[in-house]
Amino acid sequence: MTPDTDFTPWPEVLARTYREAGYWQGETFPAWLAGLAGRYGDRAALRAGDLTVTYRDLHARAGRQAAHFAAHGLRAGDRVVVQLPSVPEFFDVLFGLMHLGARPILALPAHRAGEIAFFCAHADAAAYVTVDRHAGFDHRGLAREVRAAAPALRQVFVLGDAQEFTPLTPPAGLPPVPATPGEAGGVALYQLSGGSTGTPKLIPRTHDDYLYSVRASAELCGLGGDTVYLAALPLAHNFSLTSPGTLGVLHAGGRVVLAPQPTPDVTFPLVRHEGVTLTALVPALLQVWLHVARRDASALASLTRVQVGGAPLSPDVARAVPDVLGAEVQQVFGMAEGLVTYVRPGTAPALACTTQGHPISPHDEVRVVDDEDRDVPDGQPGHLLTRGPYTIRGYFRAPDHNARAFTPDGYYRTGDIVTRLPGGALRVTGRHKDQINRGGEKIAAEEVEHALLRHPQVAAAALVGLPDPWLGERSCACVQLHPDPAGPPARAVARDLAAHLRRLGLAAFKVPDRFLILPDLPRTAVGKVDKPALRRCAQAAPDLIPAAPR
Ligand code: OOB
Repeated sequence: MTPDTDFTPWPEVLARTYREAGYWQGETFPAWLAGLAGRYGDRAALRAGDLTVTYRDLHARAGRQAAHFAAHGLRAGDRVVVQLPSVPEFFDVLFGLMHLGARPILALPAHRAGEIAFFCAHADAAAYVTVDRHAGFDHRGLAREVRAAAPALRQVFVLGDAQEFTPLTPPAGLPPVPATPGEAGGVALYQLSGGSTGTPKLIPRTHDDYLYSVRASAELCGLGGDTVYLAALPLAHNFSLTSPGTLGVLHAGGRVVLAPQPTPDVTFPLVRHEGVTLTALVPALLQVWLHVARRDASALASLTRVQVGGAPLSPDVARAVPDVLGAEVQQVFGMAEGLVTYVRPGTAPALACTTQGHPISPHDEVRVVDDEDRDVPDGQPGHLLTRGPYTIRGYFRAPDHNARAFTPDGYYRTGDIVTRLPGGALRVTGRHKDQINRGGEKIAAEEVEHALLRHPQVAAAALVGLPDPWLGERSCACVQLHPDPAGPPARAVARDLAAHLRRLGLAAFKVPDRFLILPDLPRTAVGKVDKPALRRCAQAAPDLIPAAPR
């Protein structure tokens, strides 16, 4: 029996509503994939370099990958941490695990030993799936550290040169196994929360709710067999996976093109060569695309729409998209916990560039409230609370956090400050949660602060975001040291602190961009660190110390 801290179900009365409305169709991912293979057969589903994977192949490859996993002891119900770059095997593993009834935990390529070991231990993961090397980093070394820290881990599968680990690729000729029957109301996979607390949270998504968001996203974005989608962002992220992302494109019978890197030197030739019609970018990446396309956009002729989300998009940048890229801009605001809003295609530019659109579902319930959870009128900013047919009711094994992150009647406290305009469109105007959004990559301040405090010289630490023209925000660690008149100079301390965070296995994007060493940190009347004051102080400080090169 699953302990109830693993998964918080929707109340039965709402579950029935979602089924009756046709949102939850009782279909599992393996059944969905088999359906796609039947419907679209020999059409190209994936393109990666010279490789074409048809819909029929995609299904067969999942069955073979499942057979390989089963031969190495994986079973239905096992949780498996998956960390792969943008390679076709990502889909073999995702669908292969689900074929077996096992549950992928979707880590990002940027995660390091600290995060991966935590996911493995917290989820009692049976296996970790990774790649030999990626972006100059040896993931087998990471796997060794993880195995030492998570003894329950039974298997490590490595794509490429596996060394002492199990090769990820099934042996030639291995026949597919039939799919393990599963419950559509059960957990299909785990997404990861950007979070604002000391440890990242796991987000259980069911077959019913996740597939609903995929189908509905594909439909409202008007995807079809002629959609050619460039997957430029990490495949595991909810935006590029389901909003409508690669899964939405597969649902519609379109073609997914995998970009090994998101930058124009790689992506522009791919757009030209593959006839890409649609892609999804974070604002920081969009700015790089615009910068390059201002000189030469001739490769982008096939592009009809660019989706932008994950972080605030400046209206001026949004307005430049049609002229410079020759494509419509579509803002997407969403979260791995569920709720996704889209500016509907065809919306007038004045609104399309300044709002983040409407929720997917007529049954998405959105409240905008003040600090006491009282509704505020339309047009005024407030905290965004939401519940609905694809928004979770609780994180995995986090009862204390759940009590704070959800209202008693099941609304998720998003931590975002929004304004609802007359007509229902949402505009994201700020953030209440203690998080830094570094070009779409989310950093929970508390996680970095806890890690800094583990350094023997650190007496107090606070991480704040500073405005940045490219990334939106950069992080600055404000640190108070234990008194030591003979201590090293600030610059050496900063270098040491950055090295300390890397040694703890923190992803590089979480290592502060800047350090500010202060004699003490400003406090509020109740003794908490006064972050607004610190932010002002850091912005005014002439002597922020950059971290060593990443
Ligand atoms: C997406 O998901 P997450 O889980 O990485 O991050 C969610 C948070 C939101 O709560 C909000 O703070 C921020 O990212 N955010 C935006 C935004 N889209 C996300 N802030 C301002 N404007 C936007 N358009 O980031 C995500 C998931 C699915 C679809 C799109 C994005």
